[in-house]
Amino acid sequence: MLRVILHCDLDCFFAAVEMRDNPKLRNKPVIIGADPKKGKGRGVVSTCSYEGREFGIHSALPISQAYKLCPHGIYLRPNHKKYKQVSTQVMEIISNYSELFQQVSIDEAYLDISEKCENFQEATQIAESIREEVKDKIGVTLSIGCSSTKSIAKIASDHNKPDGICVVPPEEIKDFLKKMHITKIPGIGKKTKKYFYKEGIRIIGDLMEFSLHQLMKMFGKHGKWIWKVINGRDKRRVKEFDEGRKSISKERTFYEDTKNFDKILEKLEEINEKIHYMLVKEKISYRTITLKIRFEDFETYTRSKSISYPICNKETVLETILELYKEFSDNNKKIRLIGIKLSNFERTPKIKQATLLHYIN
Ligand code: TTP
Ligand code: MG
Repeated sequence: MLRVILHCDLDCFFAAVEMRDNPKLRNKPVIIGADPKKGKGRGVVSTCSYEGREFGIHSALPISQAYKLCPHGIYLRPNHKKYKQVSTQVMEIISNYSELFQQVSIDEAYLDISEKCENFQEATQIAESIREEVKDKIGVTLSIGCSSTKSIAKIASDHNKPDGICVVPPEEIKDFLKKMHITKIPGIGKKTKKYFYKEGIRIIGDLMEFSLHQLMKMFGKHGKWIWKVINGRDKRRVKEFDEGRKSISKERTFYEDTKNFDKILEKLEEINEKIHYMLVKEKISYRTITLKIRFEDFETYTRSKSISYPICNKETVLETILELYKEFSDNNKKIRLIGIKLSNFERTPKIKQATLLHYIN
């Protein structure tokens, strides 16, 4: 069956909202983030307009450095409440195009439109309609990637930014990817690329030389993921959080086994953050928190704690996980993998329109 997935991502989102609401800011380097205090400020850039990016400014850059690169820029503090409202409006429009909708951050969402179109030409028209509707009704632009898998759709949405659409039918995936830098693959970042460089791999085309078996031998689980992405075999579904789901878990393997507590804590915080994004959105609480830990010799343990009432609180999860971790802290072996699982779900019932009307009547 033809699979058609869109990935929609708003362009320089926070900055775009500010430019929409104040025409004087348009076409200027607008930087959203901490107060630069004439170059002495602390904190980082949240985002900046595309004009600002020409000066080398980007998300997460220290605000003091941004100020050095562009002292005449317009620096604004973020207005999260407003961005949240705009995001909700945009997501409502996007989600009207298919029931298979999954928001993954404040400004991005996947949409499975397989049932809504016969081919990629029709898919392009749907993407075009979404782009126009968001621009006309909300006044901000977005970019859309369209392909047969989530990962290629995501790479594609970044390809013709801003205000662009990029369609990659399955037979064109290899050509589309082959000259791109390996960090375009979700999961390969600044920190991990050095492991690939060591093997002489810089562009995705270099990775295409290897079989699944070879990639797994070189990079383990990551190798398998990479093979799936570059061969258009990433089968992850849109709307992973369906009603029947009983638990959520995430785990990470360290590139090098470690005993360094800061590194372990950093991973746990990262996993915890990711898990909670969806749980908070879907209004799901849990009662059981589980730590998973695997040592360098592959010996694996899980330790759980259940609470008598459902919660959804990432601070409590981190505290509990660290408490469970204490049992292993004196272990001399290095850690290979660490993970968190939350289970025993309880969903806050959504008030159905029909029930509400019934009540009013
Ligand atoms: P992104 O979609 O990563 O960035 P963007 O929308 O600003 O730019 P692009 O056109 O490249 O998509 O993130 C969405 C918003 O999230 C962004 O406008 C501000 C916020 N954000 C931060 O506050 N800090 C960060 O480090 C990042 C990456 C984003
Ligand atoms: Mg964006």
